[in-house]
Amino acid sequence: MMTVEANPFAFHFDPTSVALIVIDMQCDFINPGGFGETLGNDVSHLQRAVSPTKDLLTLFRHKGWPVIHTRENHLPDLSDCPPAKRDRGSPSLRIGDDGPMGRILIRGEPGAKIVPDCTPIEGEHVIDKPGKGAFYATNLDKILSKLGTKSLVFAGVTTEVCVQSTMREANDRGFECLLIEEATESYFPEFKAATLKMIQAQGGIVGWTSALANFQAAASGDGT
Ligand code: C5J
Repeated sequence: MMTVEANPFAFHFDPTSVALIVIDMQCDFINPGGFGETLGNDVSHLQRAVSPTKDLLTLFRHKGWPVIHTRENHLPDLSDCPPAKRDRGSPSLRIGDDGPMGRILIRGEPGAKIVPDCTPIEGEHVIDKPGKGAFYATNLDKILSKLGTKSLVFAGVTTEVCVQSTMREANDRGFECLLIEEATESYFPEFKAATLKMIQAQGGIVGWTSALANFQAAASGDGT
């Protein structure tokens, strides 16, 4: 077992049953001109998560531990996009409209791709999901069961939406979940801070959070 100094207390994991799940590190959320910006968000906040997520990817690849990437997107005919999602609010462009990075949040368009620093490599799983949680309408459950995963390390964006939704879904399914604090960001710094507290509260009601350095130390065998 490996031990990570974490909040609210130490996180233990077996290196033979750990996987990294990187949530929605897509141009549509992180770069100007995509879905995130159409909703009125300042996307520059999310850039901070890119380099720490890249560091985590490097570590997992070096160790040969499994990596799963998710992408929130919809089919070109929008048959998997509930009208309630597309029609809500007054975004500058709606899902499926033409934008500077192609059609907003549509599978295969440049905006739906993962940012270059976090691009999946051969052998890594890539899950396209129509919802915020990665278990809804996907085969994530099956992939994790096939891998024999028990502990999930989380990175990605945005902290309080797709990351937290997926972490809650995973927690309900019995996975031990650790969110790496620097490898996740929100358009709203106060929402990120609140989400980290929510996860840790009540004895880790959703799971654990830890600094990247603590996870790296544990993985390199220097953890306590
Ligand atoms: C959002 C996500 N924020 N990936 N999606 O709509 O968090």
